Amino acid sequence: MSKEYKRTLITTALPYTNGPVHIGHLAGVYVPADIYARYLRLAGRPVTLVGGSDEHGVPITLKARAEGVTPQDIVDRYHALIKKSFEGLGISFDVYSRTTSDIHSETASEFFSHLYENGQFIEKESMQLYDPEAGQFLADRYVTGECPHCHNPKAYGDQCEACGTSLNATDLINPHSAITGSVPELRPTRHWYLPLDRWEPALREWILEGHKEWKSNVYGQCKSWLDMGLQPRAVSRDLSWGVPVPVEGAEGKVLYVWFDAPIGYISNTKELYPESWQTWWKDPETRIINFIGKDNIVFHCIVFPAMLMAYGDNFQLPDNVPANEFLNLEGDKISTSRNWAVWLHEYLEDFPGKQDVLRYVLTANAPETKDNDFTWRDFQARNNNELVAILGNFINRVIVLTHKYFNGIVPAEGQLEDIDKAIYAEMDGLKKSLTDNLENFHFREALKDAMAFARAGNKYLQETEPWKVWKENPARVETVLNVCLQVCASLAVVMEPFMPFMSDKLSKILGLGKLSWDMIGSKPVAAGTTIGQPEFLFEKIDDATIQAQVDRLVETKRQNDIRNFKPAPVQAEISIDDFGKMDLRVGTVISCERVKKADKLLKFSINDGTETPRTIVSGIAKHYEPEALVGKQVIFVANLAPAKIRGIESQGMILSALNADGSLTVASPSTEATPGAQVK
Ligand code: B3M
Ligand code: ZN
Repeated sequence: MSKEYKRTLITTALPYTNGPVHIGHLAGVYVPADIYARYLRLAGRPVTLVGGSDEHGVPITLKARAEGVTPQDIVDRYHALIKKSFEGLGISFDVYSRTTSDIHSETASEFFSHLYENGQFIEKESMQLYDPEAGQFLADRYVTGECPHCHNPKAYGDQCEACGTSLNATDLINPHSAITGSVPELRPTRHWYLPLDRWEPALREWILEGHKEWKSNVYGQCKSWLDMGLQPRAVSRDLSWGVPVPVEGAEGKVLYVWFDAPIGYISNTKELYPESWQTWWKDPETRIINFIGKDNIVFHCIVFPAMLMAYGDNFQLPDNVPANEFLNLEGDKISTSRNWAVWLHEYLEDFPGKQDVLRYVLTANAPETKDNDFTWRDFQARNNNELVAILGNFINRVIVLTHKYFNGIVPAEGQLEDIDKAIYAEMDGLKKSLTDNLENFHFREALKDAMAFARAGNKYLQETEPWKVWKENPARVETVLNVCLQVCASLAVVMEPFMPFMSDKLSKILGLGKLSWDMIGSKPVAAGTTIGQPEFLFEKIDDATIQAQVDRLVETKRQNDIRNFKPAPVQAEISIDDFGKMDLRVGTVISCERVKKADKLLKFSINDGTETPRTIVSGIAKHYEPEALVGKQVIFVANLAPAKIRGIESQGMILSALNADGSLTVASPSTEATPGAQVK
């Protein structure tokens, strides 16, 4: 930060209300923004944390269409769910509103009109994709097709999620309507364009010269956009859901969702501070920080700033845009449509009282510089080995010992020994590093610093051994526990941004009152006061709980595999004579056993209607327990040339189907058939 600001306005990307929020959203945007806001509040610096739902745009109308309900139904449902679950996780928004509010449509309309009246748009007619069957133009996600850059066949009309390029619908190769599946035609339509090229020199100067301190992923993306050269961008769409274009003759046209959504930051601030909102947007003493995911960089660093510059009137540009990379789940990209996610509202139901654990794990593993992976095993390990074993353990021991030796009354500090002075010095150093990391949005490192207070505390307890000293030198124990209680107080403060729930419990036990950043490394716990009873701040999470979550994901994967199954292409045609050569029969399994040292093979003995049982070796051991097949009927090829498999002569082949989810079904007659009967 180059200068001292009077206040900080923190914005968080407005989630689309076409589904609930998941851990990817949390790790990328909301948890880091909340950490930063909480830190600034503790440091006594004025801050406003703005959030809200993005309720326009094609993701919403597509979802409504898929469910046969109205877009309003969809946004009402998910706005309520998202708002409630953010509260549940302790995301401390000063305002969480929505872009379907009146104040937002007024603000967005006024913004557009102001630009329109000041000649900031170009109006032009162009050919756009139109679905004659649905009777509408196909903007953005209403079309899918092949990405002209990476050739992903499922790119959207506004963006290719595979390579991240932002697209125009007309760029797509082989476009198809997402509504009817039909091939769209081109029809002329008029739209308003923001000439980004006009702002290119100003943007270059502002970002490339003025913000070299931005994260390299953010700066790099901006630079490559600017180096490619900016083009005018359409800011209206032919749709019925959205803020109507406030120009005469623009019936049936709405503001492009990426035009109205960032204005949502302004309208939400207005809703919160009807009188003073302008101070938060137009005073150069305000520092604006946008927390977003990496897919939103261009809109926050190029498009919205160009809109603000075009508006003028002293609107301030963001001072930083600490965009994160993506979080994956168990090695796979998180996806709402594939239901591959850990949903916040479900987590809160499944893990009541454990909000801090999720906040901790998402921060410890935050995708700050590269994509990262969330796994349930890591979640369990971090809870059990770090939160319980290090942090919870230290605090618990200190509180228990204070009750045991001093009836819960804080003992006075006596003469400080070197080891006592050393832990205070260590806390000073940690506070510096922690503060520095928070100021620079290095939240993973900051969390490590915060945990280092607990590690230092454990080490101090281990070395001072009050339980051994007590008999001979109780006065020394007074000092030691006083020091430990002060470390606990520091922990209540340093953990507050990361884990506000445990911090709140701990500060109540210690009777700290209102926390502040100055308390770190100082001695806010007064001798003679009585502390509360110990309570478990964290508890172990067992294997069964984790397995239940893993099982749920396995089931999701299975469902997805079934949904996405594409039958293999049919093989070359054969004649009836060809078919007639194949002798298929029913047989009953007399016995079945595993073939030694061959983990894929089962050896069958089959009653094929003749005197001598037939032996068949089949590679299905991974899918069936041999005992389960005894007595079952199977269908087999009876006239296949015998083959030696692992020294066993196999006299035929058992038929089976390989399913979408990788499981196998052995073909069997649907009712009891006579062994040896031919299948035709
Ligand atoms: N709703 C896109 C997203 O959820 C969009 C963000 C708007 S921020 C103004 O990724
Ligand atoms: Zn692509």
